[in-house]
Amino acid sequence: MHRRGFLVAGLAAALSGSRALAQMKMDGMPDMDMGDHAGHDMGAMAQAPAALPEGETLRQLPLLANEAGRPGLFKARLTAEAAKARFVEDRDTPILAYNGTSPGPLIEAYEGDRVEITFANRIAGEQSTIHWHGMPVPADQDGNPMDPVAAGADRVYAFELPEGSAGSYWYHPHPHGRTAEQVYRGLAGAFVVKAKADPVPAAYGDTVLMFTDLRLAADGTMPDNTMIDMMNGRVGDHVLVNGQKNPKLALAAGAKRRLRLYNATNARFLRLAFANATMTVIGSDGGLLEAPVAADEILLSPAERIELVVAFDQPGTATLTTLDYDRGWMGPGRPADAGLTLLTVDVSDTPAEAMPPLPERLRPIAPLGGPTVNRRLVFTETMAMNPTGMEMGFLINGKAFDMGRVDIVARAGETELWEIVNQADMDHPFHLHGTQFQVVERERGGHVAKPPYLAWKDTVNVARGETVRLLTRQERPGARMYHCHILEHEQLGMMGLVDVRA
Ligand SMILES: [Cu+2]
Repeated sequence: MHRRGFLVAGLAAALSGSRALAQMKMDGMPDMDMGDHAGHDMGAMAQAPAALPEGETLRQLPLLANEAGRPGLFKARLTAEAAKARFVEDRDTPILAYNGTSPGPLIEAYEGDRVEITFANRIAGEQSTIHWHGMPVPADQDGNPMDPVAAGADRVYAFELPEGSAGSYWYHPHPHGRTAEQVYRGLAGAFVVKAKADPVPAAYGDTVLMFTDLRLAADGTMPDNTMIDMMNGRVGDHVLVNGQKNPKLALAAGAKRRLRLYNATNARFLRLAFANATMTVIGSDGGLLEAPVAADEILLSPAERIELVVAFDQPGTATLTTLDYDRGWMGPGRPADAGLTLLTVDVSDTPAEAMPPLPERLRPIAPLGGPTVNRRLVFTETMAMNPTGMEMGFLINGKAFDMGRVDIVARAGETELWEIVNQADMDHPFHLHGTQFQVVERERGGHVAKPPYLAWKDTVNVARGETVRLLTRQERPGARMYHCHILEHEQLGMMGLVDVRA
């Protein structure tokens, strides 16, 4: 309590005198203003957020074409480079894009496929990588910060998609110190691995809804991160779906749709509900659940995905909207989380053709049992004033990330119990590379709860004051990252390295 009070008081004092702000320094960060997310900040910086058009027809993400001439191989090229987007009339916004689009092209491949993707880094003056978020790829193919691709260089990422790996993955940059900015400027795309035998009826379709977060200045540019962004993670002014604000979808009454929801924002927590439609959860980050689970609302923390079947049984308007979620906000300018309409579905009176029912069983999930090792990872935030300014620390087990340091040595093929303890004042979504894990327990305020269903996850929110226990097993050797997926926190050091040995 004391520390939190100190922080807010310190911020308030800093905000009252803009000159003092220039003295606030943080390691490895350029000069920045102290503005809050919505632009209610000092003097000349103040700008109202730009208004974006709404109600356009929902765009499908463009598919990345497979250039391989034979079955079983997915071969393509992804180029990261500067591009321009038109979010508002008559103004171009400079962005970063994969193959000219943001979100990047949708990659669809099948279990059993080999994937060979040539990454061309054409971002001027910046190294980058592609991290295959959630996917079981070898460590040296996973776009770690230790394996940068220099500006102007190409490299091939190659891996196999094992049987049973069907799921809703994504790809994004992971270079040292620049991940947050490259992602909020536009670099992220969905990678869907399809099952050879899929129990979900094809009549439901299969639609990716990728949520990103946009902040746009009046001149159409994306402002740099402020100190408030670095502390809380960047939360923009607009949540976009496949690059559009509140797009529209037209369906017939009785339609059922399979929707894959992706939180590809840097730091926005999305607590979501559908009005006038019924949600059923069928999958998590790493693919289908064992059985469908009805849900009135869902919480998607940054980097999480969820697979839904949504039934649109009532003619009229069905909207996907946000609910309030308090994830712990430091300083002024807490964004309004509730009441945003992300998607509007017009459901006509005309009945849809009869939809086949969702099966009662989707697939078996074998519980990971019998951990040989227990580990404890404690997340903390520290804050200190010193003569040169305010210093913030985002730490795991008291340490900030160091690329040259191995934090954990693990054995390939062994199940481990990881206890993620959040002793900080904000929620931190925990992400582990290279594998999918199973949450077994959550504890908060002395209350222990089992998760409502068994699921494969690669990202899990750990609320402030909460402990999450999970079982994990890395099948392959190599260096793997684990970190908070508020990307600004990852950049400030809330990341560690597990060296998996054969
Ligand atoms: Cu965090």
